[in-house]
Amino acid sequence: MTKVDCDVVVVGAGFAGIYALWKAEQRGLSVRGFERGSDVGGTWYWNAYPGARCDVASYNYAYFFNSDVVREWNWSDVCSRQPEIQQYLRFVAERCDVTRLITFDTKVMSASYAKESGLWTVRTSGNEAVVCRYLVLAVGALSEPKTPDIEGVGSFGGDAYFTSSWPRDGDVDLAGKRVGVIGTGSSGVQCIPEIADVASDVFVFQRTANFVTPTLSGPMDPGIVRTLRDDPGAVRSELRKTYGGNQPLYIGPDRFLDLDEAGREQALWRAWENREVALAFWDAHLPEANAAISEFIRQRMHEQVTDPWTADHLVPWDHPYGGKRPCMSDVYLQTFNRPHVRLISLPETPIERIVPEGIVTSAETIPLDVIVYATGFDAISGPVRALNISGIDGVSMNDVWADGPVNYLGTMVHGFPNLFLPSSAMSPSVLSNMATLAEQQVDFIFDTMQWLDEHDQARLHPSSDSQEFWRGETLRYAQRVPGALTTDSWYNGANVPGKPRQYMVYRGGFNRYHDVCCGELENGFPGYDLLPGPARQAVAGQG
Ligand code: N01
Repeated sequence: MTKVDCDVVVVGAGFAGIYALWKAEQRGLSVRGFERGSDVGGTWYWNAYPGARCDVASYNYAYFFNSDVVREWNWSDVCSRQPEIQQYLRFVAERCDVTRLITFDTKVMSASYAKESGLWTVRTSGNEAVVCRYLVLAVGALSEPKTPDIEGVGSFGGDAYFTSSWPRDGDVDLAGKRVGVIGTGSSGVQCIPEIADVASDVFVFQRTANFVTPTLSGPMDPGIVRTLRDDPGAVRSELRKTYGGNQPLYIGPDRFLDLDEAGREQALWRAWENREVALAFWDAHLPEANAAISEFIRQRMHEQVTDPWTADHLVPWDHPYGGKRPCMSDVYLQTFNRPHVRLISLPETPIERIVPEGIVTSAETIPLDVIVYATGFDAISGPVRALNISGIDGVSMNDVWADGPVNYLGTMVHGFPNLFLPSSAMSPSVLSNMATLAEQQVDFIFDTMQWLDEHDQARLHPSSDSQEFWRGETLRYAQRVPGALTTDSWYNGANVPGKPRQYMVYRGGFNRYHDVCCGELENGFPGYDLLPGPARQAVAGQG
């Protein structure tokens, strides 16, 4: 009989991983965690670039499973900066005493399922092979950086940095340097103003302009803090009833289309001035409302930039608001009014190649000391695909996902029993509050394990019919969102050359998603198949 090393292996120590480790111990399961970083934090460990911060409210983007944590932690700003978020995650990990369970600086190289034993073997860069009953890949949705698809990347003679793996030793000195930044998604939008504060010249290489609206940044409202601390459990339950897993504290009461023309204009201005434009209208996704909101934002963006050519090029004319992930900043657009900051519009003058002295576009060679790549991620399915996972009969996950990810409820894949994928494809994922989702998914995953134990079952996986149904549901809801299927974005894999184009986020709402998960649990997992095979095996050294 194969020796079992622990009940559960958790890969990744971000929001989902930390909670999964705690949850396993609470449920009396033995658990080990592996993390390739040197500390907890996941995405918030790696993306330590200047200006990195949460652009949704931190008090929402936080755990609620432990009331003491909610009551003890003080956020210094509504939208906290990366060091504070990582500090928070370290605080929670220590408060919940899970750091001792994690092997840091260790990459999981592969995971394989053995049909005979019904167990997973996880192999690590530390040459360990750990055998477990359940495998939780809490690897996040934005943890696999995209390789820049630009000729000559390796030939640059200056320093090159990626926002997605910014050096942590404080060694990056951009003062007085000529810096080129490639990419104007959320990371670019956040780092460009801070780079411009120190660099002598900044060249921003923009392929696609993005929507940029004001942030919620500012001091915490004591009333909100009181609400959160009075009854964290109630907040937690309320979050699960919302569309995005965010507290409705900042969502306005308006349905845009219910208002007359004057009312719409007034509500849009109110939302803009209150920094709530992203959450102001319940029907922002309906085409007529979306078109008007998009146009309003374009005008507000345009008027912040003094040079007309630059203003025209910084405004996203090619996609509707929400078609790509919108960005938030109070300083990004104004940065282009500074004399040493220049926008290079790549649709007109594309990058031809990178050379030792800088970047060559179709119009000129731009000499640079430093290149910053804010070029994004092989998102959502990428982190799972980067692991070498094989399921029943040695079938590889990458083969099963060759035409795009398939799974049921975003958490399990047919043919890969007892393998759980929080924050992966076809869950509300990046279009919900990832912290709320992490708690909900980890709860569902551990309730699934408990159900198996209580029913004297050892393993399950979703049926292929359930997967087909869920793929259809994901597509059905995506079709309702303006621009979701037609805009090139990392939501649908279009940012990575050769990646199959498939919309990877479930947009039916966090609340609906949660209800479907609860339905499976309450009804004995009708969408899954139980697998015969060896009964549950005890962990070596345990009774
Ligand atoms: O990555 P992105 P990101 N030549 O993929 C451009 C989250 N996040 O790291 O749009 C030239 O959005 C690319 O151009 P295009 C958030 O969910 C959250 O900025 O593909 N340009 C784009 O402009 C976010 O959405 C926070 O045409 C190239 C940029 O690089 C997600 O992370 C903060 C190129 C990549 O933008 C990813 O954001 C930061 C090339 N070859 C991030 N390749 C919070 O505040 C790519 N680009 C919570």
